[in-house]
Amino acid sequence: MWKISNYMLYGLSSVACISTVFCSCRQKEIQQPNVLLIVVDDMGFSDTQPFGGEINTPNISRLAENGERFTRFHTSSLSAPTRAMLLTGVDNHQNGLGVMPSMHGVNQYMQHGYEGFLNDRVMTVAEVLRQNNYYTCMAGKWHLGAQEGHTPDSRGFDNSFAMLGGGACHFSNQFALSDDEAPVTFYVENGMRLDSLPGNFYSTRYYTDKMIDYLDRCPDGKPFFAYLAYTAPHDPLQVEDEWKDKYKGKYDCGYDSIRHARFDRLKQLGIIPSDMPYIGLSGENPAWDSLTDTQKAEQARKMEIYASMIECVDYHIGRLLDKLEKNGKLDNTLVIFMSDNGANPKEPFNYPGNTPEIINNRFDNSLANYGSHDSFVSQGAAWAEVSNTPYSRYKMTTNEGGICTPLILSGKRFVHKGSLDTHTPYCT
Ligand SMILES: [Ca+2]
Repeated sequence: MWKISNYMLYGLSSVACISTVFCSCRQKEIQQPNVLLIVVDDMGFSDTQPFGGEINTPNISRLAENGERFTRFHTSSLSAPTRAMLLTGVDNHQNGLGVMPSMHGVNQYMQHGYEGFLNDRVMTVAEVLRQNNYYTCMAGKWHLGAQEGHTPDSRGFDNSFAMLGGGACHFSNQFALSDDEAPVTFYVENGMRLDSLPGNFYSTRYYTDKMIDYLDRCPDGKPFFAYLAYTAPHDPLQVEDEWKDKYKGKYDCGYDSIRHARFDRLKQLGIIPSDMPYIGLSGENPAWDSLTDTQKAEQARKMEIYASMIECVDYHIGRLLDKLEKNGKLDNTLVIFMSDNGANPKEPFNYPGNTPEIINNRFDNSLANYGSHDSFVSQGAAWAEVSNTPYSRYKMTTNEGGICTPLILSGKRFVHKGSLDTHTPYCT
């Protein structure tokens, strides 16, 4: 049986601590478990069904049914600091991501703990596990250093395919979130920079394919540590055509109706107390009823695309789980599923270096084109706060909406199948 102790989860260091425990297991001649760590990007607390969401996520539900959900799990309010803590088990002010790489103050530049990449005073969980007989691989977003010596191949991963920046187009045209971000937004495979992506590239599908390929290369007799870091549902909100209309009309009812429904389901699931008074939106954003019909149509369509991106992630997680099951490896795999921070309130023009004019000139953001490869639309603050129900506010804030994210630990040998931990304040 696997037992997850408080210590093992302290400081988001679950994976590092698990490795320690699992390595000690070897001494007791217990089989070393595989570890599959799945991180999604900017997904809110209650988007998935096991956390009260209306978005269809049967495979994430499958993980919850075979494991434990943690409802007081906390992260940083931003991507890179969370990922740095997750992979090293130490505070981001020690491991080099004391601040997001592009946000240094003049007194922070190149100071210890603020290098903007994982420094040489920490080890990653991949480095630790590789020293302990594990095969290690990753696919997806890195965001922990783009220069030679700081990419995944240099930080413990035997095989890796990584987007090095904080976000980018989900299709092969690769545009960055802004010109400021562009210098670090490129892709590497095992340290080699890629000049282009396959024409049929779509992030979620392609990262999953890469992970399946890498896991096929796991040597016989070795356990694996696999880090699958999806860039969905981070903006730009984009999804392949066959996914675009899965939620058509679902969000025409507006912000408050969806938040109310989530609030009720969170009570039914026992995630919040049954007698908890309803907490509405913070009031910082225009009320649904104040919007024009055109604005309502635009807002609803953005949430439709966002929801489709999450169901798409779930579908591809299912493909990966099925593959592991078919190969007889799932029974010995601990699966960890989490989001790196709360849902994102930014609009495209909020990224440093962008303006509304730049966005209008570069992208086709007509309503009919939302979600396409040449569009750049975002969820927006009001829907982001709905995604973070029952909490207030969003990513980039230290309100619970920015830092309280879903976490599931799952596996056949897990002792707490289908249970909820609503009491333990695990935090970064
Ligand atoms: Ca993020």
